[in-house]
Amino acid sequence: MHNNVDTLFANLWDNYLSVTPSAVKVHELLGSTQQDDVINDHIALRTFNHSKIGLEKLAAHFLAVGYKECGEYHFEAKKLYAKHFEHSDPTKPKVFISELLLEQCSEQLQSIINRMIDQIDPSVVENDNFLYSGTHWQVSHEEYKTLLTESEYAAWMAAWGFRANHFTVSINYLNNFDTIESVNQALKDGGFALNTSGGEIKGSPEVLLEQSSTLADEFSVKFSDGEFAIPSCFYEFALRYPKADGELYTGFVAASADKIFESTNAR
Ligand code: OOG
Ligand code: NI
Repeated sequence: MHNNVDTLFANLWDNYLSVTPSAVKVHELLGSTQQDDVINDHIALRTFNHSKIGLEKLAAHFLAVGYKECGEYHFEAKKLYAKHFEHSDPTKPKVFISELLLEQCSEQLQSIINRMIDQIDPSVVENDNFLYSGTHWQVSHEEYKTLLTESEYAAWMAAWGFRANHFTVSINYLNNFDTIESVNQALKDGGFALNTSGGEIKGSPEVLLEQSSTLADEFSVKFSDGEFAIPSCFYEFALRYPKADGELYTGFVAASADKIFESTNAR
């Protein structure tokens, strides 16, 4: 049986929670005072622009459950390219998928990553569980550290593989919070460290989207040369503003996204 959209997100969520224990506490802080469930604005996944596992291979799983491609984004300094996808039901999370442009990276990075990708059985990419299947390769902590010096993104992918790297609370659907400032304050009062790259709040009402995020949890990974705790996944918060036609803006803001990527950097 194929995943439907709700099963797909339930599986992505369970897999995310398994390495992001703080997400439960975020729900308690923000959602416990309301009757309805917390609505997620979007999730994000990462990959490499290799033909076996590129952005389009991940996107196919969402297109199959009713998503449409809606926008593209370039991140020159980080050597990333991204697209976002939307479902006709606005309460279904939007999806942001990015890929690292390998040909722009060093020979050393490419050789580590290509050796990992060679270990993937091509048939698994089409399996229903691929988007939350984690790593399909052996990688050492030494290689992880080498990758870190060039690309935090590449290092994170090498350690964590295919999974949602964050879920995003839609502040628009929260009953007890109207501003991103009040959400951030509740998080800080609850002991969370926020990503301050580019300021605690990324974006503005003028660009129709305000975002903030926690710093990723630290979680243990079994590398081929031992077990080490490294940044796993984080939670984001988004408040969307209406366009001239009165409908909420549904896109992303590249300058803000550029900073959100850094939520998985080492503290
Ligand atoms: C995605 C970063 C961008 C947003 O909401 O702008 C993003 C990532 O960290 O993989 O999520
Ligand atoms: Ni995001």
